[in-house]
Amino acid sequence: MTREITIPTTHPRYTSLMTREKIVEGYKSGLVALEGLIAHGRGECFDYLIGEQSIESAKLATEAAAAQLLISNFPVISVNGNVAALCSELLSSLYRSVKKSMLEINLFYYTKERESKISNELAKYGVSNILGTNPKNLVKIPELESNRRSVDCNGIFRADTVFVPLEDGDRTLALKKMDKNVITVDLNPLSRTSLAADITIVDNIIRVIPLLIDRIQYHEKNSNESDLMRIVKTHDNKKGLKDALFTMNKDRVDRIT
Ligand code: PTJ
Repeated sequence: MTREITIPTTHPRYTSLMTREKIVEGYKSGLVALEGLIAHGRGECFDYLIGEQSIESAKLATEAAAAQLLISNFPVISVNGNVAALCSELLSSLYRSVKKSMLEINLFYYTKERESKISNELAKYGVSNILGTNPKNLVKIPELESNRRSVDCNGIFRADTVFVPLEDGDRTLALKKMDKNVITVDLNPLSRTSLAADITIVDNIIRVIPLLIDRIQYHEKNSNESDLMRIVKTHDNKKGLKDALFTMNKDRVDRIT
């Protein structure tokens, strides 16, 4: 049965509802795992609490992420089903903005079919050299049980910085044990990933990537290596998480008058 959905552009939560449709479409076309719909719903809940906009602490974290990506020797951007469905085109622009970067498909609920679909989706936007899809190049992250333990020996395994949006906690901890710089995007400031990463952007991935590209382009023109190092060194992840939680609580309480 097909249904027609009309969401008026004047609806106060238009963007959120359209994004929900994008995830549903992504599920129908085989990019997103069924569990990805639940993960998205959890994200929506936190997004509601931050007012569906980029809060100050997220902007600061995005600034630090831009600096970290620019000073890295080999940054790898990890792509899962939700991220591919929501922002493949934006990811291809991010990949092009960070000169030495690579994209790697890394799935929690792995199927070969979904991996191929995600790869084709990225290819639509001109990304042809995608890591993580050649079984011969896969190696295991030590001490990790989930499917995500398989990573590309030419990608995440040898990266100095890994950008892992919407990630699960076990792998973030494992990546930290491997001494990687970990950047994540997670709307839940209390997730194990948020707590373990070096830089956590508590914001919706659909808003983060355009802002991140903007900050990368800005710093490329206006900042030198020591400026970028200073931004990364002075970034306080735990403070950012506390600020995000504070915003979620205080701003919402103030709304009920
Ligand atoms: O495609 P796969 O198989 O790799 O699976 C991807 C999901 C996302 C299903 C998988 O990684 C998963 O189960 O993730 P978790 O453990 O549910 O964590 C996802 C986190 O991302 C949660 O803390 C959500 O609040 C958050 N989140 C969900 N949607 C967004 C988000 N954060 C930022 N932007 C979003 N749009």
